[in-house]
Amino acid sequence: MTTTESVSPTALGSGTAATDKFKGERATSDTSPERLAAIARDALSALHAVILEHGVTYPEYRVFKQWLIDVGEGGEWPLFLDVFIEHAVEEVLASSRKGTKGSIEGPYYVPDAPELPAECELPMRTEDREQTPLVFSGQITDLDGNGLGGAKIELWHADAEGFYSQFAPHLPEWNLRGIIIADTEGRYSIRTIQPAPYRIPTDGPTGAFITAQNGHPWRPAHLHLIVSAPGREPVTTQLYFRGGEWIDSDVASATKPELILDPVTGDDGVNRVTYDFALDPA
Ligand code: MBD
Ligand code: FE
Repeated sequence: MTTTESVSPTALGSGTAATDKFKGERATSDTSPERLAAIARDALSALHAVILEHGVTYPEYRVFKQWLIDVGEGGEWPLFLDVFIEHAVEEVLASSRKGTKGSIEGPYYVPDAPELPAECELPMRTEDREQTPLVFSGQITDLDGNGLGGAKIELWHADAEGFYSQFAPHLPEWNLRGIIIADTEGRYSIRTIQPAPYRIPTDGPTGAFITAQNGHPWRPAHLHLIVSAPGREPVTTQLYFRGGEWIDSDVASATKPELILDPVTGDDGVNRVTYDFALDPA
């Protein structure tokens, strides 16, 4: 079996992969020039206020400049931003929605994963089969509980060592990733394995930032999902596990009480849980 002793993807490796993936999708927004000017002005003012409040010195300013350069060269902007900033943007989006709670996307989503039927198993290695199986079932509905035909779940998660495929070179391309096509009533049943908590790489500038604040680098074990259906708003979210380590101190501030699963372990050693999703109208 492959173990954490024998594989240790680096901050530079996962950061560079995340940056390259993000750049491939060239970001755009229809923000008006007036709104952009106001946001830019206020963002700078907030930073100036911190500098004045703390009496930041020239040596400190230069260390800050060096750190920003290091984050870019290490490819860690996707990691840093999604861990420390994205949750606030998600909060803005969440305030206009009624359905299943969303959470941050994070840096490790990859589009166009293999499509799988409503009852399926995620692609996994033979090593992964030795881990605790998880069967995750449920239904995708509208806000009134009516099942939605044509619904899909894009699911991606870390393996039992905390690594994501395409961001750790030892894993097959689509390991623990898939697009599940729910049945005509929006039902699905997915077999996968329990993911491990995720540790932000500590050997890069984001790790240095965490250490500087005496913080820990951990996210609780989680599943990532984008749930969608024709005519509905898609929801990007994450699901966590009751009692899981770091649930109450996620470094990315992305847990919500409504997003915690409580799987039951069967006599066969399989963890089973159901979770239903309600989608807002588009
Ligand atoms: C992750 O797995 C993740 O979900 C986020 C948000 C940041 C870093 C790693
Ligand atoms: Fe994640």
